[in-house]
Amino acid sequence: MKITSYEATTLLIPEDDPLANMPEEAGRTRPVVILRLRTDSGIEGIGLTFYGGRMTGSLRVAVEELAGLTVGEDPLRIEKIVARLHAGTGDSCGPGGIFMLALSAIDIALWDIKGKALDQPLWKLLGGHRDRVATYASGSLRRGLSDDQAQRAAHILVQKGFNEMKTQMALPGNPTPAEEVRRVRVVREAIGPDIKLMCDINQRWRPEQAIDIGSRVEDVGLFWLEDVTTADDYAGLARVTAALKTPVAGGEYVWGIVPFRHMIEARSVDIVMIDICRVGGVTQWMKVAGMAEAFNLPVVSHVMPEMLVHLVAACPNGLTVEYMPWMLCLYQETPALEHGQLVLPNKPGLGLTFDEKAVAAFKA
Ligand code: SMN
Ligand code: MG
Repeated sequence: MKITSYEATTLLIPEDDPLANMPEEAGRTRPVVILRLRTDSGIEGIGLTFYGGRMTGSLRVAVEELAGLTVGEDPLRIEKIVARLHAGTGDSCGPGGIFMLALSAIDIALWDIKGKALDQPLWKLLGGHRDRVATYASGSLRRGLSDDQAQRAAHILVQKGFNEMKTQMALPGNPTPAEEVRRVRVVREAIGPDIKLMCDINQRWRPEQAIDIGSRVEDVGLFWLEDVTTADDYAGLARVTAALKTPVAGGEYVWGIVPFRHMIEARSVDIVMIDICRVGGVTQWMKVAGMAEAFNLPVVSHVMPEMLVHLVAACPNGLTVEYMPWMLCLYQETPALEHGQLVLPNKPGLGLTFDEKAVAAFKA
């Protein structure tokens, strides 16, 4: 089998809240690039990447330029193609930024092709550890909501059957520690003691602030505190992780596989979050998961549950899938939610087919 052609398209996806219908700001969108990688056997693989922001036009061109280098290659030889793409930029354009984001879209599409060619769902090709996986509602309980809105949204998520959900601290403005603490307490009050509650800081605290506020919320029983300070301050993160009983999660802002080594060796986090677009696609995501396993650490996914469900389910140390629903609208069908868990699909590859009407409607 050989790769014959490709097509990359920029879309503007609604950054809304289909889970609880409580968006921070109505009408906000996020640019993404979708990729279709075609082969001479008729199999087409799909990929997606984002985080280009105002440089998404450049990201789409980068995807096209790298995809051009895959034409004529055997799509089952993924490591060979990854090496070719690195070489195509003189082995000098990375390890982060637009190169990595573009490479990830291609790597995802290659794994989709491999699954379709072997007639197996991706989660089985990657290890197949479990056929159902825990998941948590994300994107609803955001920092821009009022306490009242957050409580109402939390109720809706519980009614929908979610038994895990994520909120945020580092509230807008210049909140006092007491105001920060109040937010997680009102959410906990709304959902009761048995629902797992995560809380994302998105790198907005200093380490001392994280220790201060983190200590004040120990009794809330958070399942994890996420990105409590600057993502590459491995020593600062380690200080917070050592000081708090609450587990600290991090990694979504880390590029490629090597920095994860330093993060994990420094004991910076208790839970390793791996972003598929920043790490380099499926191939590199699984390598980081293996590295974390060797350090007795669980891994969790970041966004795109419709794809990441395969990866978290595949590995023995996969903990839970972030159910961030932004991209679900792009596909005809996405993995089913049953009793707050995601059911792994049996269709080959990613098991996803673009809803062409949605793709046309979101075209930038
Ligand atoms: C997040 C960051 C950027 C895009 C989507 C989501 C957030 C999360 O940090 O973990 O959900
Ligand atoms: Mg996060």
